[in-house]
Amino acid sequence: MELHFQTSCNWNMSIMKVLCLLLLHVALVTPGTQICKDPDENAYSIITCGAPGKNGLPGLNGSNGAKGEPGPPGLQGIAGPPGAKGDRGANGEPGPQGPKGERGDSMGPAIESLKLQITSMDSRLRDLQANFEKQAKDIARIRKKNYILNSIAVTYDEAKATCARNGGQLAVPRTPEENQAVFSLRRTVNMHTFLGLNDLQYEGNFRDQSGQAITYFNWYPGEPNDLNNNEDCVEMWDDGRWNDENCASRRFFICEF
Ligand SMILES: [Ca+2]
Ligand SMILES: [Ca+2]
Repeated sequence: MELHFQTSCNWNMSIMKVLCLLLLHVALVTPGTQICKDPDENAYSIITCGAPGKNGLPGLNGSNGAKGEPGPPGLQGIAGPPGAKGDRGANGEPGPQGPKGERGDSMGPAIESLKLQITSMDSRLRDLQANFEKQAKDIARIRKKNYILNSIAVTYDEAKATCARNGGQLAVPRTPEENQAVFSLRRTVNMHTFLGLNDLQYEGNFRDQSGQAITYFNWYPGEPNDLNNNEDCVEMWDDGRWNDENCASRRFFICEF
């Protein structure tokens, strides 16, 4: 708590001024007080000083000051890295119609015709290839066939069994080349030789020993005549041509392996 005491004197003389101050000092100034002179009035004040007061609360913020003048232009900055790619823009309006094109050529039908020809040629090529492969197999089969002449006169059944017993069969020439190969043995002996054909199952329909049809024949003119209705086996004569013969006749025979 702070107390203020003030007294005043009307000072007309210096001595009186000093005395007055002295009296005031003795009479009124006590510990905790001090004498102060009011600069505006010709008087002194006696102030009793109490304990120091506590700091007050912070004052409110003042209002914004006036806007300052613009500063000088700054230094030019360094160019930064390129920015990310922007989104694709919307499609534009369709452009004007272009001029009419030139008339096309007439190659379309020609190309189709060529395609058909190529297809036909491809089919023929496949046929030729298949035919070539078949002939190659025939040639390989001829080269692989081995023929053996048996100079023992036996019946057809005995000849057939002898060939089978040795891992082969009675020879069946299926091409002129094979017939020539068999004939090259036949002509070395003076005896007709049995071949591996017969019409035992169907008269006049000669097949091989397994019943398979045959496409190559080399009959002697007038044969097969099935003489006396009893000729169902086949033999090779001395010129390489064939004759139907009685199966019970005894002949040399040729096996193929
Ligand atoms: Ca017959
Ligand atoms: Ca005959």
